Amino acid sequence: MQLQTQVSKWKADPFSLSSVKELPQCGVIQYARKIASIPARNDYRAETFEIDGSFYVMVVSYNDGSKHGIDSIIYRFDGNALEIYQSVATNGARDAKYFEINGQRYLAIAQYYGDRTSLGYGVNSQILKWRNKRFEHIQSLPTKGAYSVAHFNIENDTFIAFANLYDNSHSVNSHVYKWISGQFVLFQSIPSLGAISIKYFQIGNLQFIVIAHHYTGSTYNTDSKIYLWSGAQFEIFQSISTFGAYDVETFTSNQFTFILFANNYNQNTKSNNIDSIVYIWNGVKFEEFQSIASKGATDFQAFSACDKTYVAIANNYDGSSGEISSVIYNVNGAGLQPYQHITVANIIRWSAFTYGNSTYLFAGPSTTKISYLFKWVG
Ligand SMILES: [Ca+2]
Repeated sequence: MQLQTQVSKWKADPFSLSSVKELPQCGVIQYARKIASIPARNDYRAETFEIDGSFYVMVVSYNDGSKHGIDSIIYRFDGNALEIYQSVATNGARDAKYFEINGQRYLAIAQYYGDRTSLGYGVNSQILKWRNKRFEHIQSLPTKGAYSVAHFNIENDTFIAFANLYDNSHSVNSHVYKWISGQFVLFQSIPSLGAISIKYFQIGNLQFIVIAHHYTGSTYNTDSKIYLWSGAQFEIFQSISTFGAYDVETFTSNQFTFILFANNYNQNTKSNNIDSIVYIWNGVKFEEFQSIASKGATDFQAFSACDKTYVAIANNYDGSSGEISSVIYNVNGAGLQPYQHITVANIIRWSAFTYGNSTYLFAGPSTTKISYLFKWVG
């Protein structure tokens, strides 16, 4: 079938899981691949990994509209189709990270809410290990409404860190775990307020984590925090004023390091129409670089395609509707410039990955129970 015919067919049937959406172009039309076998559920993001020559896409799903205790699905991906490979029992899963330690393969899954176990927000998060061509549960870690997990190495040590959002209070610690003798052991507790996103990054020899703080329990207008590794632990480095921050993203372009906070809600103006802010490392600290007009922003995702750097922002809600566009920006000397609008409603998270020479974007909307996989064609 001619691509243009496919485009027309898919456009005419936007709820067939195979809607064509427009993406920035490197010269030819962009199109979305059909996600053939994805079940109707609310997906959050996609984590990808390659094992023994096979490429896998794990779709992290947090509920099916009525319960959080559902499976997240690992698909095998060949560049054209997603084939169900393994179902993983999860509880309100919000994030997953794949990593390797000494040649062994693991997944850390951040779990937000457990109605399988009646533990609610106190549900454990979990560590899985690849054995006999499957991921198996090997460890539970006590988290509190965990929303995000980061993995990083410092010298020869492996760490993971969870952003904990809520358990009867938004004032809950977030936790850094260190891998010791075959398991993760609590390494450091970090006071946080509705922690919703955590990232690790390096600038030269400096090692940072940054935690987006979403809500204090009484206001969305609160500081998010950047922490610097002291050689022994993470210590507070800089506070950034944020507004219902929903995500923090970092990327490097042209040797400059940027931090982006997706702001979701301004308590003072009671509005979702609040700019999201890009910060740049000035050699001493992070300073404000650019304001990005956004509407109930929930995510930034940086990625490369066609040898250029792009950033996708998820605009989730404008205060009355989620039927709004999300935007892909290209990054150049002038900063982030709008490049293309993506007309999928209520996107809550973007995930980007590379398979072969192609870049793919996964969009998980927060309401429609349809996720989209875009392929960047150029
Ligand atoms: Ca992100």
